[in-house]
Amino acid sequence: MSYTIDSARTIFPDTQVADAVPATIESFNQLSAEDQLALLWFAYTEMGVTITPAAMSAVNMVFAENTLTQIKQMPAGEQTQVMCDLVNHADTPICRTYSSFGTNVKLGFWYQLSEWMKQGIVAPIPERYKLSAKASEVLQAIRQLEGGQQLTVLQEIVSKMGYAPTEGTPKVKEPVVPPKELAPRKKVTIEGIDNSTVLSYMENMNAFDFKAAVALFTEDGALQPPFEEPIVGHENILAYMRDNCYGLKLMPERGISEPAEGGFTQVKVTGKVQTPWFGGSVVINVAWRFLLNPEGKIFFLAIDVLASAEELLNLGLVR
Ligand code: 45D
Repeated sequence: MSYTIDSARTIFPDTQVADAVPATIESFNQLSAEDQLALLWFAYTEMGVTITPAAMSAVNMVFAENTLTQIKQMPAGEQTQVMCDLVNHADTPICRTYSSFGTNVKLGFWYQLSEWMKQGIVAPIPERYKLSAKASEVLQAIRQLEGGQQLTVLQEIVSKMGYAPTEGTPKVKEPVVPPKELAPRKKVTIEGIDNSTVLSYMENMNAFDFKAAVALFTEDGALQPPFEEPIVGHENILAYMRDNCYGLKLMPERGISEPAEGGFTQVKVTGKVQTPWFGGSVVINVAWRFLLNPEGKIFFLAIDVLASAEELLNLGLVR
């Protein structure tokens, strides 16, 4: 038997992922636009983590500049309307433009708005806005998540705002912005792992050398980000990495490697990831589940956000 992407997805089935993340988003989506906006604002400001302004310099904000200027010049009521439209997935020119942004531009867009809201340039969320009972419950659920999971909720919600008419609409391809500084190449060590493909994957990702990272995959190989469908093929994986991975710091800690069917090898590594947005102040506990073909190429790689820090030790050995 040989593997398909679908069968590969089930390797290391004991991995406990943070199901609270999609569950929270699901209940969030049931709320009114005003509630959603206010709740997000409260969650974001309450988290008390501050975005490293330096992170913005790595984001190519030119794509959002026109839209941001347009919003800045609107009367307060219209500004609030635009924000509600984004949350509502309304079909407006601004919502369509927003949908064409890459993830980091979307985050940068909201970061800019949040700064302007603090400075009184953009209409703020009324301090005394009273959340509905349902919305208060969702906020409470967010408060109970680990920091890394809270960030994941925010990122997922922000990345799905706006209006994207049909699934298949091509995204505006962002011209590749070479990073300002190439990260120095550092040797990675992972307790229990000496597989050279896995080690070099981590090293290339940390050096933002996505071409080299993608070259480790088979032509038909796939990358499955947390809570998403697998992305298949070199070109798609490379585009995804350029859009999402500049500035990420992968900190794998330990792993296990086992033979799988047909001469394949399965490797599970657990560790932490830092996002450039928050520097060292928040870590996300993750697992990498690799399926390598007999030639040592990556046929499948899933990244999961783990349910808890205890899961860092769950490598399927002694339970
Ligand atoms: O007024 O090996 C609101 C892959 C609305 C690749 C707002 C990976 C109201 C392969 C929106 C609240 C990527 C899969 C304002 C590894 C309002 C690989 C503003 C994993 C103003 C390891 C809100 C990487 C703002 C991972 C400004 C797991 C919110 C990366 C900003 C995870 C939120 C990264 C930000 C995460 C959230 C980043 C900046 C979770 C960033 C989250």
